[in-house]
Amino acid sequence: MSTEYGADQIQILEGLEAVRKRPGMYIGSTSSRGLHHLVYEIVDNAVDEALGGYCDTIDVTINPDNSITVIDNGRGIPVGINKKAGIPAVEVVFTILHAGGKFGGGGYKVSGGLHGVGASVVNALSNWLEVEICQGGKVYKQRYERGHVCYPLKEIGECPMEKTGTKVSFLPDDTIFEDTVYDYDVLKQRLREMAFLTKNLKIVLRDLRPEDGPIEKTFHYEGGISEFVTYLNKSKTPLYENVLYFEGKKNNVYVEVAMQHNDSFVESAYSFVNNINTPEGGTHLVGFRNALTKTFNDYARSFKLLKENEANLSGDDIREGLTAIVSIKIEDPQFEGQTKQKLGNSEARGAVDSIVSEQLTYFLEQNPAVAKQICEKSILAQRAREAARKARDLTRRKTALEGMALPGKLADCSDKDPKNCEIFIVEGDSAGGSAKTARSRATQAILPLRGKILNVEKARLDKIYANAEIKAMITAFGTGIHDDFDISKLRYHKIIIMTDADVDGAHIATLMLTFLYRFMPELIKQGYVYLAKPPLYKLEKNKKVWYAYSDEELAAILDEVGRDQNNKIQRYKGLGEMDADQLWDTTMDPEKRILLKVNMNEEAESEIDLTFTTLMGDKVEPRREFIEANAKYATKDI
Ligand code: TTJ
Repeated sequence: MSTEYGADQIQILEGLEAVRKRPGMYIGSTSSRGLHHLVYEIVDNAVDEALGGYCDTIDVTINPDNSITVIDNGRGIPVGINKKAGIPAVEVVFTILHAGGKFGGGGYKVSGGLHGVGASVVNALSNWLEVEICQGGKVYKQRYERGHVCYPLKEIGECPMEKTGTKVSFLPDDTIFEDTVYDYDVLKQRLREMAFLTKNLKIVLRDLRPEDGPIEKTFHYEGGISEFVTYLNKSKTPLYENVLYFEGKKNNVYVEVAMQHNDSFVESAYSFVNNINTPEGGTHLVGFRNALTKTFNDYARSFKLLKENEANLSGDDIREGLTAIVSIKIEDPQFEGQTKQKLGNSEARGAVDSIVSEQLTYFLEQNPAVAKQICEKSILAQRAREAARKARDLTRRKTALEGMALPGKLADCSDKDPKNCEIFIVEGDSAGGSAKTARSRATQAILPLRGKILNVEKARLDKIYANAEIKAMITAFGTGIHDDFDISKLRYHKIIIMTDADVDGAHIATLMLTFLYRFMPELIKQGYVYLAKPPLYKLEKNKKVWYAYSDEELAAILDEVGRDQNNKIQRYKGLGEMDADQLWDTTMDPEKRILLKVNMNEEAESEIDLTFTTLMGDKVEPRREFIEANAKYATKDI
């Protein structure tokens, strides 16, 4: 190490040691989530360069050893000496905490969100990190190990004068991260989102790990967030052809909005600040909603679609079946709320409101047919909502009077401590009967449901609240719903969906999950929802019995016991074919059963949403594929 590095370096290392001591403070966690966050931190820097208009391609590679390489064709991180620090700017970027945003001058930094801590944090948390820069006809390189400089920035070769860019490779530190294996799908989802949010930016993701050859995927959307909306509406039926797109800059806030209604009844609005998802919304989303409500009511009034004596359309009415992306870029984003995911800047509200109001008014005047379609759908929604309110008031009053009458079909458990209790939602009365006989009465409750449950993606609220199966579940769970939802009143800490192990059963399970996801998402988020896994086969031989939960398992058992005529193999077509003892042994006994816990990937909520709507929406083909891949959203819990 040269002497020039001495004094400065000591102070610098103190900064990075702090990161290694408390990694969670800088990247949220050291779980798989934090591991993936490292990639986003590095990619964000390249995206900043793209937002400035200096870079159009970013290449991300998962190497065979789970190290990551990110390459851009931007200007290259400056290699000149930084006056204040007395070392090359690139070294400042990688070794001084919070140095990330100090360069570039002007423009927005995408890395302004929850963590957005920059390249030095990634460096501190990596076994090694190497940076190579092409600039001015030369190639420069520096290597670090756990944040320590290995040698001063050096010239390692030449490149064509016009070729510029930055390449960063790093291997996450296995003494810090619980898990150091990258998930291709997780990176894929986030990088796709990044590409949608940055018009014209090409992002290539490559995975060099698979033994049967590399996988590669390119994300490049000329239409930006308009294409994002088309993508989200892919499996639904749009109400009209246009994707509405509004764009502008006000109060130093750059605003982009894309939206299109479909014929469903749910709203899917996703908001972003500096390319970071804000699942809890904030001022930008409030501005968007205000503008929609005001503009559509003004339009409906002035074109007499709403009569004088009729009430205004509510925001919910107008947003029924709306898919929208609100994406803003702002210089100094302030995040509020418990999880710091809610935008607080008040100038964002005004900016989005005025840009959307102005451009939407213009659009509606230019496209009266579309305007009329949206207004008519909203008016229908308004009527349905009124009917639903009446139905809900009725159930509310009823439960108050009767003291939370539990549904008649429910065979409740005797233990009253929710922690010990589980409820099996069982498809069909006959399986329900076996389950009631089989169960352990103290802690297991059974709620049989008849036939297919209502698809809540395709029904209006009034119909949903009137549905007997849905009412039974709501009262059995005890939590209430919507504004009344209170998770502390949950009566069972395991809600177990038990359906046949066939395609119909999977479909019913998905309908159930859709209902829970749309109406009580907290139950899924907090890990209370499970899928039971009944066996597919029973093998009897010489008075002994085996159960197999997959074809592979059956084959393995047969390998062991031998394939001969003494084998009696039964393929279970449904839960109803099992007697109570068998059902207990294979599927309900907490000691032996397999339960799959249902998870929700919060990082990519738009993806989960797509999964559910693909499944429940009108177009049918993707459904089978989803059912087959369903297990992906569930993890084994034994
Ligand atoms: C800063 O201002 C002068 C011209 O270059 C600007 C800059 O830093 N550009 C830049 C940084 N391009 N790409 C990066 C970058 C790329 C990766 C993959 C990782 C990091 C930390 C920075």
